[in-house]
Amino acid sequence: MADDGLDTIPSGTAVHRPSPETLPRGGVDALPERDLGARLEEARRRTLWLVEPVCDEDLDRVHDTLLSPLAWDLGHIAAFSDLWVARATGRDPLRPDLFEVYDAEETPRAQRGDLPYLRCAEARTHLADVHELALEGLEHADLSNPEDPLNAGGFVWEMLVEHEHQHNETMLQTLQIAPPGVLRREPEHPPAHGGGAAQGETVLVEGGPFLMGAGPEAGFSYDNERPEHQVPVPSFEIDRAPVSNGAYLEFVEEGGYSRREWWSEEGWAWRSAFGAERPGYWTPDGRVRAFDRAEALRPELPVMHVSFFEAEAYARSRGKRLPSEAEWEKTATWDPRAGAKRRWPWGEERPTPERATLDQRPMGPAAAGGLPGGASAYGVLGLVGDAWEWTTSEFRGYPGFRAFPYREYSETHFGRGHRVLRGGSWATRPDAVRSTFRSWDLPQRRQVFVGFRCAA
Ligand code: AVJ
Ligand code: FE
Repeated sequence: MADDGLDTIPSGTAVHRPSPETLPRGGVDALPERDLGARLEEARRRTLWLVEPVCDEDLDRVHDTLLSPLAWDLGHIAAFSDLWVARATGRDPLRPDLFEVYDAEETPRAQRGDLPYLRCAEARTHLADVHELALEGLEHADLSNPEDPLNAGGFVWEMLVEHEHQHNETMLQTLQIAPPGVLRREPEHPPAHGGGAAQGETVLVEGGPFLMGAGPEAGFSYDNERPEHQVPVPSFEIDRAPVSNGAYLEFVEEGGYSRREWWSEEGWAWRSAFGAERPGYWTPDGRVRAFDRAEALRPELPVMHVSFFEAEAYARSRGKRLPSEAEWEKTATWDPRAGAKRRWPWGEERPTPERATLDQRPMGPAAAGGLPGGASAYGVLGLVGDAWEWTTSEFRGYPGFRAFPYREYSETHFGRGHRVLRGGSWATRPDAVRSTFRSWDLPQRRQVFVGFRCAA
C-alpha cells in the first residue's frame, strides 16, 4: 500500500531524472497565487486538527491490521519530509535513523504495530522540528532551475504538501475503522443532503481518440499520471450518477450476495471466504455507521465501502459493467463541443462545495448526483469528490512511463493486481486530487471511502 522508499533509496543515490519533456511543472509555476510555504503550514494545521480530539492511547494503538496506528502516520509524514527536504536542500536529515521504521515498503501495514515507531508525543515533536527545517529550506530554494528537477517548479515541496494530504485521508480511514468513540466530531460544513438525482440515467460518450493523463501544462502531477498519451476509446454509455445506497440496497434485498451468476469467479471466492453480506459499516439492522454514529441508511447517498468485487457484481446484476479508467477520465475531462480537455469536470475553476464534496470537514458525502454545479460536459455528476470510484483498470504505467522521484510511489505497485480508483472522496483534500489523479487498491479492500458508477 503506502510506500515511500524511505529506506530503499540510500542517501547519495541519484534520483530518477526524467527527460525535460516529461518534467512536470510544479504548483508554484502553474498556480503563482498559491504560496508553497503557506500550503505546508496549512497542510500541517489540518493534520493536527484531525487528531486533536483523539486521546494518546488511541493514537498509539493499532485499530485494524489493514491500517497503521495514527501515530505511525504522524511520524511517517515527518520522516518523509525529513528525507526529501534533505535531498532537495543538500543538508543532512535530522533523524535518518527513523527512515527504516517509516519505510512503508519494508513494513507492511499489518506489522507496523510491532515497530519502534515514535509514540504520538515524540511524533508531534519530530513533525514540528522537520516542519521548521522545511520552511527554512523552501525559503532558500531556487525553484527556477530546470537542471534541479526536485526543486524545479516547486516539485518536491508540492509533493510534501500532497503527501501529507494523502495521509490525512488514510488517517480518516483509520478513524472510521476504529470503534465508535475514538473520534467524536460534529461535521463543520455538513454536505448538502438534498435528494439524489439521475439514478439509473446514462449518457452516451461517442467513440474517438482521447488524450489521457497529465500534460506538461497541467501543473503538478505524479509520475503515474504521465505522459499524456492518446488512447482510442470506443463509444460507451455511463451512469450520470454514482450508485446510491438505495439502489444498492435493492441489490442486497434481491439476494445479490447469494446470486452466484452475478459474481466473477474471483469475486465469488472473496465473498464466500470473507462472508460479505452487505457493504462495510452497514449494520445487520439496516443502519450505517459513520465514525461514532450509526444512523438509518440514507438512500440518496452514494454507496461506500464496497470492494471492487461487490461493485462488479452489482453492475452485472443490472446488465452493466464498471468503466475503465480511460472511460472515466474521458467522461470527466472531455468537452466534445469544444473538442478540448477540461481541467475539472465542470471547467477550469477550482472545486467549491457546490461543485464537489471534498476536504474532510463535511465528514461525509452529499447525495449521489446531488450537485449540478459539478456536471461534466456530458452532464455526468459527482465525478470528483463524495466517494472514489472503482474502475476495471489494473494499476500500470502509461506508455513511456518514467519513475520520478522514487520508484516506490508508483512503479513497484504496477502489475500487482491493484485496481485504479478515480475522483477522490469527501475525505480527500482538494489539492490531492485531479481529473488525471490515479489512486489504487486491491480489489477486496473496503476501508477506502469508495463507491462506483456503472457503464455499458
Ligand atoms: C495513492 C493512496 C494509494 O497510501 O498507498 C502515501 C498514497 N503513497 N504515501 C497509499 C501514498 C505514499 C498511496 N495511495
Ligand atoms: Fe506515505
